Amino acid sequence: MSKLSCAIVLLGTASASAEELKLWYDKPARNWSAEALPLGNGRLGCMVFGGVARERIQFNEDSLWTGGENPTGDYRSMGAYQNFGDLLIELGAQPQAEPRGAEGYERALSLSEAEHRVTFKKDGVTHTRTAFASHPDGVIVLRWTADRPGSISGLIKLQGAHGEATQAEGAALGFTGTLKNGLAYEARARVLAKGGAVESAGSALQLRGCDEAIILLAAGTNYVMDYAKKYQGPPPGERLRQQLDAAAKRTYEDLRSRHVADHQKLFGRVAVAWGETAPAVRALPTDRRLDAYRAGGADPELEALVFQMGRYLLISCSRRPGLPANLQGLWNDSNSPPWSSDYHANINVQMNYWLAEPSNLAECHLPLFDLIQSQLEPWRKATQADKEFKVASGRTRGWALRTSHNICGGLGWKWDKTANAWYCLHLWEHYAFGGDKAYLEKTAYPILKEICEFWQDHLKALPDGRLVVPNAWSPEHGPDEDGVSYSQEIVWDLFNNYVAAADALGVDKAYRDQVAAMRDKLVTPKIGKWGQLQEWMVDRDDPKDQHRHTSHLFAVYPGRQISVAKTPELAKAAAVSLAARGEAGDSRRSWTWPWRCALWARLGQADNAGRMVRGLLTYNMLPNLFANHPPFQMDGNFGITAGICEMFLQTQDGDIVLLPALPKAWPAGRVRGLCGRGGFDVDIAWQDGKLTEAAIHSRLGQSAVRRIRYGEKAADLRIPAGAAATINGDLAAK
Ligand code: FUC
Repeated sequence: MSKLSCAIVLLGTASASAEELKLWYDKPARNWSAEALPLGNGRLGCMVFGGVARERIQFNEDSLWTGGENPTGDYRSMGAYQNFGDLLIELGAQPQAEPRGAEGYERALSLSEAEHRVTFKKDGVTHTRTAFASHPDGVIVLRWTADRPGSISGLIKLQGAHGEATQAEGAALGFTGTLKNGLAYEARARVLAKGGAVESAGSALQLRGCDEAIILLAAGTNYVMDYAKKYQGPPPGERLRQQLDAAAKRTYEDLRSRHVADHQKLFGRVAVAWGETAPAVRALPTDRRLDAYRAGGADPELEALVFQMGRYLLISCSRRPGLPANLQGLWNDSNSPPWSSDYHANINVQMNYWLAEPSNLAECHLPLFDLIQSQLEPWRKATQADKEFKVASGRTRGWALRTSHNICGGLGWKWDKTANAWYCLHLWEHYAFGGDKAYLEKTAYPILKEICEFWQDHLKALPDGRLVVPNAWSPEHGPDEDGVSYSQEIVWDLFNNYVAAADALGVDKAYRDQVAAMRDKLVTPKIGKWGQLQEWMVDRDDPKDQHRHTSHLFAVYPGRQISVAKTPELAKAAAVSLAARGEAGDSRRSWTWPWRCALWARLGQADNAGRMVRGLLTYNMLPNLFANHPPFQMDGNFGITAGICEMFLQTQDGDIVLLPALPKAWPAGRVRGLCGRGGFDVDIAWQDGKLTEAAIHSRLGQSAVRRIRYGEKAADLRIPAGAAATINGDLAAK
């Protein structure tokens, strides 16, 4: 085995170890959004504070939403994602200032095992408290142990966030409620103690002198992803009871090993490393490491941790069956959260999913498609009802989106007309990466076609025959008018992907040709008077304007209409526009850095891309590594992982481009398991800023020839079915 394959193999074990991939702190969290640590099973999640005298586990379930169909489209009546409640464990009558009296305190979140762990020594007894949110068993599991029997005592409370009355019964706690929209919900906790006693104490439970306590927490609603049922099904109580009964029959070790195996199946697919952090810095708690980084220090392992944090968070909040990641993933401690913690369709929800395919988490993309499918009918209804979308034939086909939406068919705020086509890009990319034709045929293709029909009905012909999207907005910038570049580029992308989808399936030849003809008539982005890529048809871009949105650069990323290789002049203009927009725009935001990172990566400007990674960590990252809009907003976490993927691997043009944007700050490293379109997993290693080896695995069970590019070099490589083709830095097969 060569030195490098050895390095790639080693990366699989070394970098994925719990040792390295953890966040840790030497005191409990006080602040929910900045310090507490997130767990989630895709649907049910919590934020853990790690208190010694008072532990707070604030929890959420992703379907607890107010609001409904919202026919007016008024943002104020769209509803909001809700807090579910708190599980509190209090030791002693007066919780002390934390962590007074505890020695060797540490709380940690292992990204590799998806487990929270608190350890400390108090009065000569070592306490260990673990927590995880299990996808296979559907519940949150907490275990408190101590190295001296009888050391665990405390009052356990379960508090709803809407003033519910909690009932204690035996060793269980529970509350139920119904929101104004009829959504029924319930939370139940069950305590399994060894030694000592568990007694009810009013609406709480008292643990007395136990050797060990396990608490199982289940919560849910009667939400169903089905418009015909008005999005509500049977009350959740029976389901929760069954989950708790089944989990209570398993040993803790069994619950834990099922959870870790499930998590690692996804998380363990990718390993990354691009440098070693100095041991003295590595030894610091994560918050102080971030401070050192902000002060200008180097910490490549912290950057890699942030990369993996994006993947960890997506696994934790976007699994089937369940809802997709909202503005806060699924973690929310408020009943009126910022922007309702909704689905914002003019950049944010899309950015949440940019990492799903390239960072090898394709399954986590599926909840987005499930939500889209479940909303089609009310979205069609809302679109048909709006005079904006009336058509001469009288029958409006398809649907459009406003800037925001909820989970019950409700849209809110201004129409973001081409968001429908942007959602189609996600549906297409899942096929482009994974190659699943049955999915393409049944799920993606009908929606792509419907949105092509929508745009066929709504595009406006200019006197010269060219087509424009009428009266639309470049988010959230400038006037509403015809032919803004953002809209033109997204519709181009839709038509282009539709043509590819029809070709892949070999269907609808006549319509495919019609769509291809419409694509070729669309007004395309122009180069304006200062060499910029115009944001509007009118050449009015102001070189001093540093608006945070980079909507007119959609064609560079996430689109593929503009590229350095195929449209170099337009790519140059895009770089001029991007540079003028400033490092983070008019305001540094969670999501501005990642979009700029991915754009610079696509434009081949590696050091600029690297600076965006540094910028996010420096200005918009909280001590718990949550991206900060401010306030906390998770798009930045997901987006930066996606942006970094673009720095290492690009496949949007059909070729496999290795290390297209490797910054000088990352001279040596290796990545394993990144995904490319066409069903490839790619491992890459480099030294002294130069490719040394890459391995390309075909997942689709058929051998393929692909053009590999690295810098100025290019070679055609045969990739055997089910095996890897390995090449050296000169792209020669090994
Ligand atoms: C978009 C952005 C804001 C914010 C909001 C949730 O409207 O312009 O910065 O991220 O979404």
